[in-house]
Amino acid sequence: MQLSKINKTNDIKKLNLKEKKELAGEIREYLLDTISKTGGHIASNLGVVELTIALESVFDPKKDRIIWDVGHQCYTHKILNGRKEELKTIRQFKGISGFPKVSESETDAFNTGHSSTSISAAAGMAAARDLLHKNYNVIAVIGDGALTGGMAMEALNHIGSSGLKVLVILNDNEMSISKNTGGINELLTKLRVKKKYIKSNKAGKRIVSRIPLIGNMTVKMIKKIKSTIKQAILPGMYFEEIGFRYLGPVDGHNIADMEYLFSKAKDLDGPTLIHVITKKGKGYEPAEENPDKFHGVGKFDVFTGEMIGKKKDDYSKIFGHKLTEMAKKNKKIVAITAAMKDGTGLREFATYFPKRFYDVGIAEQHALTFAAGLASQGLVPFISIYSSFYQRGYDQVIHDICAQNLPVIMCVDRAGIVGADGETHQGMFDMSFFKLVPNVTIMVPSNFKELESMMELAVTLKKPVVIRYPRGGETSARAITALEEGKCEIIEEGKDVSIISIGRETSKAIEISELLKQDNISAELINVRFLKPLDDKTILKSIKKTKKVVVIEDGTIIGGLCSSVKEIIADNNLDVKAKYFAYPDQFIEHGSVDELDKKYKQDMDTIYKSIIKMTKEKND
Ligand SMILES: Cc1ncc(C[n+]2csc(CCOP(=O)(O)OP(=O)(O)O)c2C)c(N)n1
Repeated sequence: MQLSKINKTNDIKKLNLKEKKELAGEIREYLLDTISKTGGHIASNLGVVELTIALESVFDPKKDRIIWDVGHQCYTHKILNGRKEELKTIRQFKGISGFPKVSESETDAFNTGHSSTSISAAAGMAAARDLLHKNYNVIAVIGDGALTGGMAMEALNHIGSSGLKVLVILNDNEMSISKNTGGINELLTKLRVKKKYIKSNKAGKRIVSRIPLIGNMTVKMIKKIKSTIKQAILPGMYFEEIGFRYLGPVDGHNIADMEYLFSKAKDLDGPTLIHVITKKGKGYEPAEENPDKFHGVGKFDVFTGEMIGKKKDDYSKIFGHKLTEMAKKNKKIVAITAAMKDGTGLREFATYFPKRFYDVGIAEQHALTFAAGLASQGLVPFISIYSSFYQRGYDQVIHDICAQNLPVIMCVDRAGIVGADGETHQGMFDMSFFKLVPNVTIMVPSNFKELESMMELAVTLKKPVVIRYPRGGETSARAITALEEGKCEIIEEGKDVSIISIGRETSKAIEISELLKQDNISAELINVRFLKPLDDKTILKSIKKTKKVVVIEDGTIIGGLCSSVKEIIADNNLDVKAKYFAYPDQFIEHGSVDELDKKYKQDMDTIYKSIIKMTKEKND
């Protein structure tokens, strides 16, 4: 067993090539065995086993800085760097993160989770290294999907002209989560089909061995090398033109070839990009055949490749289906995703209306301004982006959509706690940051039916609209009353306490009010529905009546619903008792909704007890 020899950083360097090949097989088995029980990004990780082994055989993850873009493919890196056993806890509450975390290990050079940041971070690290006269390598490992993100292009542009010594390893598996799209992908396809892989022997060796070591390098020589490689391997290269030395493509499952190229690159000055070709899901047939299905998975049966647990309807699916139905009647409806066709539930729409569906790549900023352009010409764009990825497009929301009052319907999927993806993916901030933008109407459904009604209403408003909903299924399937813009819903009238809730938290409020009835406490239940414009009047009237208020929201405590209710109380000089239940002003780690609700005192039991205490205080 080679895996038993891998206990700490750089143990990999003690193995010979044959042992490393054996290790790759053992790591794949270990990944399948472990991740099938925890869930995780299995296909991407199976694809980079040899790449990680080769990379960390040549470079030193303690001294050199290796940045994994998105970071979802870092499991072999974690195994090679002292976290083999901890992998069994990955993405679980209190377990290790599914992404690189500086706080977890000094070998995790930079926290990632959101796409296309690695090259910028690498540029910064390389510039710091040079200014501080230090000596180490900086490497960004980026997928062809992540390369479609604007930041990656901005960083390539900067590094190309700066001359910084940065190594970019392009892990090209032709896949984003779904099939990769766009012009850059077409460029890579042209390079791939040349199939003249660099080899550590024969012709490849001849070509690469012409690259001299840094000490000998003169501008003339570099030019000569560039043109040699260009002519011999890849004519007319985009990367070369913008200032990178391009090497490759190299077979990303051939450890020897990669080690050979990586060690040559180590000795080169300036920006270098190595194009590595890998297979997503490598070595596991179900994942090789359906890499999109195996991109991010829950528990699965390794033998059959079947997912464990029945998939119930979720908000994304309801959204996608409803949009397809609406689009059948309204020819102006179009749908946009930034590389998340499946995650956002838009597959059905894409199948029905391929010409009215746009997957723009991992390009949230572009996607939003693209939607603004569509709306400016009379179409009705629905754009669906995960809450945490909207953070990327905030200026586009403000400057391109809302300031021009364009009727873009911005659907915010994965709002609130998302679970295992953790800190980088929690949808904590969207209510706060959308709320402060003028012109926008923000709706938050408390169940599937309300989501559908909100989608219908959104089209009629002819202005920027946000509809935010959580990951997963509905928690209350109750019938709903008709919607009116800016009006909340009083689910039940009461006299002792006002419970003001939004979105999925409304089902908690309903259950709590049932419990309170047994204690003879009558709660007035307000389902906010519209975070903006907020129905101040109804809320104020209720608070004045009960003199006690509880607010429940599944976002950060700053700037969302709690803040709005605090303002109502302050502006009206109300002398009332109030309790606020929201997530604290900090980054929230991974864990299930229940686990995190409990930890952050947002669970039903805590809220119920606090209402009992509050109402007792009055009686004392
Ligand atoms: C800003 C942002 N948008 C969307 C995502 C969701 N996402 C995670 S991985 C991924 C695909 C990445 O493709 P690639 O870089 O080629 O890596 P692969 O999984 O194919 O190895 C996407 C879209 C993200 N992490 N960050």
